[in-house]
Amino acid sequence: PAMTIEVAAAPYAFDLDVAHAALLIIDMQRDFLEPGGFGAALGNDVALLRAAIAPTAAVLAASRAAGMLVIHTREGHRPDLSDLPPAKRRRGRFPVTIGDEGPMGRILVQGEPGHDIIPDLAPVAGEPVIDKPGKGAFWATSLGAILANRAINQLIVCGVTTEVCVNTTVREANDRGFDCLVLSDCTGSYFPDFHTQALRMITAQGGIFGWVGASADLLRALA
Ligand code: TIU
Repeated sequence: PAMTIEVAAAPYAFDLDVAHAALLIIDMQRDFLEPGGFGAALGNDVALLRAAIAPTAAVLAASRAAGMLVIHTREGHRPDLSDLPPAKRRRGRFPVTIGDEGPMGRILVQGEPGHDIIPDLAPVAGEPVIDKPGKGAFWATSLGAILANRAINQLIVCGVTTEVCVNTTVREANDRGFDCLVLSDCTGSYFPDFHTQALRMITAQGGIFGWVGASADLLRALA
């Protein structure tokens, strides 16, 4: 039987099996969290996401100390934009969009400064970084294969934004058989009400998509 640690969560406690769990940090990129990137180009106040940085850094440190697999994702596209659906580029009709030049380089383009993960949460050697062209981390990536190869069946999920890439990834993970614990204070949205409702959507109906907990409860369990 697996050795599990109980983590306080909603709608009920999450039984964490560290050996078969991964910390998944979604899209904590300069393009979403710093001025001048994609988030700002969409008209958003990036300050709203930055509250998630400190709690995520604490969870990252504790997960590394516990020997848990850590995986990072980045949303972005090839420099020639060949993996960017024209529909995704057109959507929103903003003056500046994916692939255009911004203050941190071309927006959401691989290899550009804005595409990189913020320094506070920089990956270290041995931590897979998944580059994803979509909102979900499983679509068109090797995430599923990496998790299968490590016999991972639980995901602790952090990142941005709660209702877009976090929610999409949690839904994808559910259909692939993963148990997901989303950390409320390690996620964030440009729309505070979306954040609240996106988390409610996960735990409603007995945990239809999984669990929501707080970083303090995970840290307590891992201590
Ligand atoms: N990572 C992610 O959520 N991508 C987005 O485009 N999110 C928005 O909220 N726009």
